[in-house]
Amino acid sequence: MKLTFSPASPFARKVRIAAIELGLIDKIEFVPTTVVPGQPNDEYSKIHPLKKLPVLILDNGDVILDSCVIVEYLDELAGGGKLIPASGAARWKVKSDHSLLQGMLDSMLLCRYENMVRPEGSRWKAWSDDHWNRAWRGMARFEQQADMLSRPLDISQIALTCVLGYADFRFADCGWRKSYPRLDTFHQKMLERPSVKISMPPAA
Ligand SMILES: N[C@@H](CCC(=O)N[C@@H](CS)C(=O)NCC(=O)O)C(=O)O
Repeated sequence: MKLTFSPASPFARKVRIAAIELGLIDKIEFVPTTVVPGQPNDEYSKIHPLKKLPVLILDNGDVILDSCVIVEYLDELAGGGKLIPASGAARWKVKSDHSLLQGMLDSMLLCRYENMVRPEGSRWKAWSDDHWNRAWRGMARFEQQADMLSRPLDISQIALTCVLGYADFRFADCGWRKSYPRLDTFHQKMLERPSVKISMPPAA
């Protein structure tokens, strides 16, 4: 299998951590990929019309889109129910948390594009503040969910780690550790895992 990958992408990082934790990392070849908002990439658009990474390309040429779906695929490949509970209330809780975290990452990425990539004169501050606020309130939600921070490893914990790592990477001054001390403790604990440590985003 091949994975389109950038070390700066929190979505690709999530898949990488999941693959390591599931024992599948050796089955995946990482294909360095660059997608830049505002710039066409006709070759890559043939693989993913939305021009987003990561994408998992199976050995038979089939393509699996979206980090959430890729992680579900890998989880099933590893036997199922490993990072995403197979059934019951726990399944829907983890999937719902994962969905919220996915939205937080989407909002953080939009903030990055708006504040750091879009030309200065045409930035819309109220819009990016609104998106930042969504991510920030999401962090507040997880700060209050002590159960999530202590249960066995699942995909929502991996996604939360990627959210916090992305905050450090692109929004270093946002002060999440001071505002959310339990998330800080959680993050430090997650950093003890080699999968989390090795996948830290590069220096910004
Ligand atoms: N829902 C997608 C989001 C992926 C995503 O937004 N990836 C970013 C890189 S971190 C991207 O490809 N951005 C390029 C663009 O939107 O133009 C997933 O979970 O895989």
